[in-house]
Amino acid sequence: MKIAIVCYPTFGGSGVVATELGISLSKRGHEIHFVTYKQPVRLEYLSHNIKYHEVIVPEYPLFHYQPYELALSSKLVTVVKEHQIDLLHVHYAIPHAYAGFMAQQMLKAEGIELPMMTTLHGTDITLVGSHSFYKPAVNFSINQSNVVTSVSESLRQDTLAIFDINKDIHVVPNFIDFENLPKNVGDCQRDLMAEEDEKIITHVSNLRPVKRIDDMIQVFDKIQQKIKAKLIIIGDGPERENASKLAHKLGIRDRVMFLGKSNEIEKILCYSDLFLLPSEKESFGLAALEAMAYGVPVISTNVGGVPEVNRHGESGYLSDLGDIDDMANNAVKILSDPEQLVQFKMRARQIALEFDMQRIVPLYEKLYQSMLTKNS
Ligand code: GMT
Repeated sequence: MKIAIVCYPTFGGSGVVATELGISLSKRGHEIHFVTYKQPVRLEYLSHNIKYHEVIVPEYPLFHYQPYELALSSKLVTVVKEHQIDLLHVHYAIPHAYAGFMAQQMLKAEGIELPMMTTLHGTDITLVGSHSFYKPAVNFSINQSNVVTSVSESLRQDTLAIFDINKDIHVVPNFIDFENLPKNVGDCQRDLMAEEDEKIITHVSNLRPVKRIDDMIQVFDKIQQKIKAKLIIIGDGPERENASKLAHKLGIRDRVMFLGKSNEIEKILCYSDLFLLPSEKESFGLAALEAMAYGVPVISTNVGGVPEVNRHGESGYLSDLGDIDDMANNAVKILSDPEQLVQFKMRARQIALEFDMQRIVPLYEKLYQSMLTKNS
């Protein structure tokens, strides 16, 4: 199949999933065309069956806001015609489903059918999309999509509760490419980061308010009062400054490392003992799944789709939002008992294997096939 994928090319989870999906589909013989404003960060190479088409939005002084949706839908029409694309898969409803719908309509006027799948990722539904500024357009474009998927059952339920949806939403969970995980975890350079008797606790996100970074610093503060530990934060975003100030105020700034954005998360996860995810909302929690794939237990909130990934008492523990004491107690429970830590690490990896790319990507392929059959 020839598939056009639209996504955010940045470090956010939806862009990562879209990119990994495209790469995997290309390895399975499909021709993939990424259409977005920048080459996706995880797309390190292009090949004969992975192409990238840049959406350019020229600055024009009359426009206060540059019309990205217009440029994207025009680019889609061009790419679809030039490369005889079979179907369009947009990740994150805003504004991609809307632009995709416009492209479909323009192509239809020329007698070309382009079925569209929309994958809902989370904040496009629970935070941004539900805002009255966008809601009618988001509701409309979800309903106009030929197939709609969500990354968790929880997000499916939220979408049905928030919007007026008149079609099925298929749950296709996010995944991990186990085949390409660096095999030799023994190469981990743990000693560069921490002392032998020190536990390494990790967090990866775009440090937005929804990730509750302050809660995380407080949880870590409580942990390090009982266990010698270091907190490594990967990613960058608006909460970084506040988090740094809070760590300073609590007198633990020297135990908290901010490493910024990274494409080599695995180098840190491979020697991490625990992963913290105290988010306020999380439709899935891809970062937690990535940690579990490296055998890192997760201490998280029980919000959204996180319980579908992190299993209480098995791969880690779940706490109510904002329950800093409970998260800290659970972390100490795991970290202070070496035998238990090993058990949790093993179980975390086992559960992550349920989300192996080899099991999940065929689910998308099956849905693509159904879209083409319906269209023929
Ligand atoms: O929340 C983020 O970090 C980014 C955001 C995105 O769309 O890039 O993540 C959402 O999609 C991810 C991939 O499906 C999910 O793993 C995240 O849970 C989800 N974030 C939220 O729901 C807050």
